[in-house]
Amino acid sequence: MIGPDTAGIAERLGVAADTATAIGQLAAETGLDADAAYAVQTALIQRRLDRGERLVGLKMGLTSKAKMAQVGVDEVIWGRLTDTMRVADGGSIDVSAFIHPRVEPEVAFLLDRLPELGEPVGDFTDAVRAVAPAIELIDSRYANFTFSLPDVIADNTSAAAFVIGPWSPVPDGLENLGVLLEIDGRVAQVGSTAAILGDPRRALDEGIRLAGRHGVRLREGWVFLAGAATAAVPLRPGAHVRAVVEKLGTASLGASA
Ligand code: OOG
Ligand code: MG
Repeated sequence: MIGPDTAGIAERLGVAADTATAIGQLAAETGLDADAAYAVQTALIQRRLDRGERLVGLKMGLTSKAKMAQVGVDEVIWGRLTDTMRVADGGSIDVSAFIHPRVEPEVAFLLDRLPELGEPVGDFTDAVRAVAPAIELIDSRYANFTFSLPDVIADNTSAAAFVIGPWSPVPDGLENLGVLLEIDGRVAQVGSTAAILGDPRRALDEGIRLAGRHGVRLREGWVFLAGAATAAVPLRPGAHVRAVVEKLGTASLGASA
């Protein structure tokens, strides 16, 4: 049997991102299942590496019920982050480079100890060197931000840009810190780090396990985004966004027209 056209699907998703032009869903039409979709994601990322981008981390998706409910997909997923997706804390992005950008508040980790390839699933809680408030900008390449599980996996879990705030040592009570997403000084979303699989460190263990299944592991200096604690909010031109995590501080992002 001939499988899905991995390279062709990756190209369609890559062009959609490069030109900020939405496309229709493609998993059903091309017979993609979740495993085949991760192969498309690999090809999509390779396309970025081929033009000089560097991998700088991994991200989790749909680790909170709020996110699962917002997009109607109820499985935890993971994707890759490259250097050109990173925006300096307090920096700004041009919204016209995206299709229908949304922002969401996250928690980022830096690790001291890295998982070995094939290492049995462990608890990486003690390996966390530092934690930071973060903003993820997601931008599904699918029209109306509507997709199935394999669609969103293939699309690198809607990853588009991210901001990491100041790093701190792990504070007490990391499993239940208040989280706010503010747009132009007004609270747009309220949540807790508890929404992220009960403890964002659980998202780390889960990410290491899930990515490891595909032969992908965290590397020295990479960041890890644990997934949004609340639903995402559309990013309008001119908006100023802050993600505030209790005890960790703030990450901020501006949107130019
Ligand atoms: C999928 C990506 C989800 C998160 O933090 O849950 C994600 C999407 O919502 O388009 O990044
Ligand atoms: Mg996210």
